[in-house]
Amino acid sequence: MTPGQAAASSASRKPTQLSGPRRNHLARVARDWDELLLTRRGRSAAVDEDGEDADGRRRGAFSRLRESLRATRQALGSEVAATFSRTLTAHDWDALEESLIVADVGGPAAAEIVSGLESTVRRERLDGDELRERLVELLAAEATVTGGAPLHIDLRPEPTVILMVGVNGTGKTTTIGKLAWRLTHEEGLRVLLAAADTFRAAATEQLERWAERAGADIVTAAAGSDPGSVAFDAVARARGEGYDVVLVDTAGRLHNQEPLMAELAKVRRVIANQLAGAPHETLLSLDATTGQNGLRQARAFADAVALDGIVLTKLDGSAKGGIALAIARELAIPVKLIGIGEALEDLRPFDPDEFARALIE
Ligand SMILES: Nc1nc2c(ncn2[C@@H]2O[C@H](COP(=O)(O)OP(=O)(O)O)[C@@H](O)[C@H]2O)c(=O)[nH]1
Ligand SMILES: [Mg+2]
Repeated sequence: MTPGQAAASSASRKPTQLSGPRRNHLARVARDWDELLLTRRGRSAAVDEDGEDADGRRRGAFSRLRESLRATRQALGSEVAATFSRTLTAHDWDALEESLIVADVGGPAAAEIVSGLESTVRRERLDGDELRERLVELLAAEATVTGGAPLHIDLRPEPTVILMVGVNGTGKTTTIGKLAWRLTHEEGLRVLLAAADTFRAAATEQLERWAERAGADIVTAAAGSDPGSVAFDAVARARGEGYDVVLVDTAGRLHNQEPLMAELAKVRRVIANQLAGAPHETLLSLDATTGQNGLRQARAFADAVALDGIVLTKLDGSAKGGIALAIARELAIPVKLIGIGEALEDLRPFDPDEFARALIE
């Protein structure tokens, strides 16, 4: 069902709700760590004991996300406000579609959102606030089209192996550090890092610093050694010593894409040979400030290794944010995590609804 149809079929109901598969998607979406991470223990103890604190942190992170997306919100929000305050013309719809494209949403997703809104307006008389609310729903739904891929990260396998891939500089190592911290400090898990970016010695040193900050252990090898064997050793050690999670860092030199993709495929194979079913989760890190270029990168990686999720980093920078919707729409791979800074706690589950509100409200 297209959002247009979804909006149309929900047109008789108020408050507005999305119907059918879209709505189910929305209902299954992970909004917090508790929902994102499937652990053997069930709900995160840290969040349970510490509910108020977690709420406070959540609000804090949301206002930071809003702050980060301020430029986009100002542009998009004023377009929306102007559009929704008068009788709508074809020109208004074009202008709205244009401003969504400028916000990195991408042509296909922008067209679908606008036509969804247009068909709603044809069936219902909505005031400006109701229209804005409907737009938020359409944006959130668009960010949640994932072709049925699981939206959580399953940490129940012992050990769970998570492979991080992506172009250099997009935030793989930083994300691993933040995730390791989350898993050790907030989830009480034993985490082992694998420094399989053996291309530069500095890469291993960087990961060692994160391991220290996060309270995780690490497996390293000399620069230039085989990334596959580092991953293999790490998984073997995790099995032998009872670690809960292995986070595998990799290299991402884009200037020789073919050997890189072959190398990643080999790392995957080696991990699978050591532990059936692993890697359990392959995450691609994408720099949100690269906009539609990021989408091209993601496609190249998706062709080479099966991706389970995207980590959209640097949303605190000059990112316009709409890329989250373009990714969902064009790759059908769920955005699972977002990076909103360089500190340990600056990694958050992706909440499409919150994200859509940060974009326009
Ligand atoms: N502002 C900001 N910077 C980030 C974020 N994630 C990573 N970085 C920075 O981006 C740069 C590259 O990150 P790194 O993890 O080394 O990327 P890698 O080459 O993919 O491993 C570093 O300077 C990080 O501090 C983020 O969410 N926000
Ligand atoms: Mg790195």
